[in-house]
Amino acid sequence: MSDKEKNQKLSKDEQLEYFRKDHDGKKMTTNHGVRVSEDEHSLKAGVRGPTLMEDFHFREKMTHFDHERIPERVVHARGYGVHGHFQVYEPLTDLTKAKFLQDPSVKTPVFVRFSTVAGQRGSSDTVRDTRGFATKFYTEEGNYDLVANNMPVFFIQDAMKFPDVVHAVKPEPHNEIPQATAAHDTFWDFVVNNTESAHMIMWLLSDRAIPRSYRMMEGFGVHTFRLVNEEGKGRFVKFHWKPVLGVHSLLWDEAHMLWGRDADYHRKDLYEAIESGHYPEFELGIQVIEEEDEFKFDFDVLDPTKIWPEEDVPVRLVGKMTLNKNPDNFFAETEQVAFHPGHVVPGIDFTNDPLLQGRLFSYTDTQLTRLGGPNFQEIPINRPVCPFHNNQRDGFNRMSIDKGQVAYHKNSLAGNSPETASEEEGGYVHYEEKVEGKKVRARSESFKDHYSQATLFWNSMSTVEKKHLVSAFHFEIGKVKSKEIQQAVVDMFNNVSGDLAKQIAEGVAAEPPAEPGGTGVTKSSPALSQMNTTKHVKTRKVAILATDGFDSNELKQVKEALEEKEVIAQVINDSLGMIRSEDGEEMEVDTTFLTTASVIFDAVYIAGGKESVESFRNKKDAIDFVNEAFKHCKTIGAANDALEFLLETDIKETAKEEKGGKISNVKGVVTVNEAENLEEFTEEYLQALAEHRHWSRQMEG
Ligand code: HDE
Repeated sequence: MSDKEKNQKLSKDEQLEYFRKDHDGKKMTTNHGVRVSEDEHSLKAGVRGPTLMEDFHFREKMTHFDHERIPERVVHARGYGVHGHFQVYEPLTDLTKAKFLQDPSVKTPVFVRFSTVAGQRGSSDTVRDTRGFATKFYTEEGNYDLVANNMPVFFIQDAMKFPDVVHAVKPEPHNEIPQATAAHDTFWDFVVNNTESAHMIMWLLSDRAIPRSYRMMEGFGVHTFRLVNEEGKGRFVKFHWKPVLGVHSLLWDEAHMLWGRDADYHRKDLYEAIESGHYPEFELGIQVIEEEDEFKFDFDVLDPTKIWPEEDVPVRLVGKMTLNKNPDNFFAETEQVAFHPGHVVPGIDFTNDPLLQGRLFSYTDTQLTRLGGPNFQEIPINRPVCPFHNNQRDGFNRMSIDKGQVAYHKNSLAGNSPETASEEEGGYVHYEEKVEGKKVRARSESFKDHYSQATLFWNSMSTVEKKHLVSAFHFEIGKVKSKEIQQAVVDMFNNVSGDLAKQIAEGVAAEPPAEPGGTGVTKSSPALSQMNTTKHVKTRKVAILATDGFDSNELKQVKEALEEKEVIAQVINDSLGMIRSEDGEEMEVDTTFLTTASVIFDAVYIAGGKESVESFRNKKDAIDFVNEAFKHCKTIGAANDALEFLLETDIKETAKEEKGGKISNVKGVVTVNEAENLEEFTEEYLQALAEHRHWSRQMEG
């Protein structure tokens, strides 16, 4: 079979095409196909008379509307899904028999849904929270779901406690306040009484919880799974997604402002990136531990509150996922997609992680209520691309018309079909792990260390990341009303680090720990710090402040240089329409001070041109815009007469005025004076932009 044929066989897109409905240019009908002659007035006895029951069009339209909502997900309610494909780099035959991990020419279709956890479906994208990163691979052997998060550990070690942690973080039940945040009493009461959460709390209060974009965060399968090869040999595995654009975050103040300025910030970012052909890419990574090494580590490989430090167990990059299509309909695809960590294919198996085992029950169970019965696998987005046959029948919303007299196994009337498949024929055979033990409600001693890896995380943070973590504690604990809980948080995190606990106490007027604590762990893991991530300018957003009288020669040079590197540059002014340059050239305004905000962008550039600069010098909106960008540590650029404008802003202390075309870059404020050619200047500006944020501004307050 050619590569094209292989991929056609797997095409999810073709399958979905069968279900897509285009209403353009069509006549309106009822759901039963009768053409509708009028759609604005209900049928009445006289224009001012009573409405008639016989109006079947009104009844149908209203009844459908009355039932348009389904229950939102109990967690991860707010999300956004997109289509794409995955390709393995080289056959992983030595590790697994999973077919989609064998042939580099095969593009396996995927649907990925990113989400927040705690907030309702209509909550804001940029809240402090874990992000879900769930991928459905439509493989030729059935669907494989990698239902991951953007943090590699979890709050609890046993699924029994999941309803508790979720009840604690959700809005408090008596008044349904607060929305989409852990910053309240019940959550922190849970934390101090369930100290296994310590490591996850470090992640939750780190910058990882406020990603710049879904395209710029890692994904982690969290649990230890098992890869099994043709010979039946099993190995422990952890799955990772590594974003090609690197791992980047917002600042807390920025994230907070975005809740109001643009609640759809992340979904819009993803949607727009795909629409404009900047397809997000993630590499799949695996960490593998041989079964014979199971007990060689200072953590239990089955404990979901532990990472395998990448320096000890390297991540091997084995393939790439490209996300290249937005859904046609949010509800049909994003809302109705049903993920399940128990959807595995031959070659991928489970371990005894007690958190994973509980998840294996929960995901189908929750769909029964959410999607209204046991036939949700027939919804187009959930269907496998390979055929599926069994003796299950009936139930709400059954779509298939299962032919024949027989719906049981074993049978002779239908020649015993559908028949089971042997292992050689691709039948799923569970890994033959030997298990024995007494029935107990207990947890292994090897799960008891709650603090060492929290210390490892703290040790691995850069100075600025530590600063962010401490202020996140101050914010979260500052919102807690109970003094006892505030104190208990300080005492609990003294077990992680005496230094951390002391700093937490300072911000909330709690007693610092009597004795400095800690775990004695001195090791750090550079892979945990976002300071060591890859840096790119691609798809970064730059706001260009320009108005009538701008210098067109200069602005064109800058715009072209940015766009050549796939930076998205938008011109901002007071109102939409055209602006005219000094020499009469016109340029279109993309957005206005009213409809956008500094927090939507990664950087600002102030256009030169005497008249343009002069109008912005007197404009509070423009000054605030730049001051906000400066506060949020963003790259700011100005050339020649635009430097005059900087004197009106908070940057005047930072911007250094060099003469004779010499470029200055002080903490990401990039300027040049008396320069004709801006080539070197734009290069410096792009380099500063790639830095993401200029943290040195924060370190000096
Ligand atoms: Fe989930 N989780 N979870 N979870 N989870 C759900 O399933 C659950 C856990 C994750 O975009 C629910 O369809 C239990 C870890 C993602 O549709 C529910 C436990 C990880 C999504 C559920 C966990 C996740 C969910 C709610 C502890 C990272 C969104 C709606 C034992 C590895 C998927 C739904 C999407 C959703 C249960 C813990 C990731 C209730 C019981 C750990 C990304 O079934």
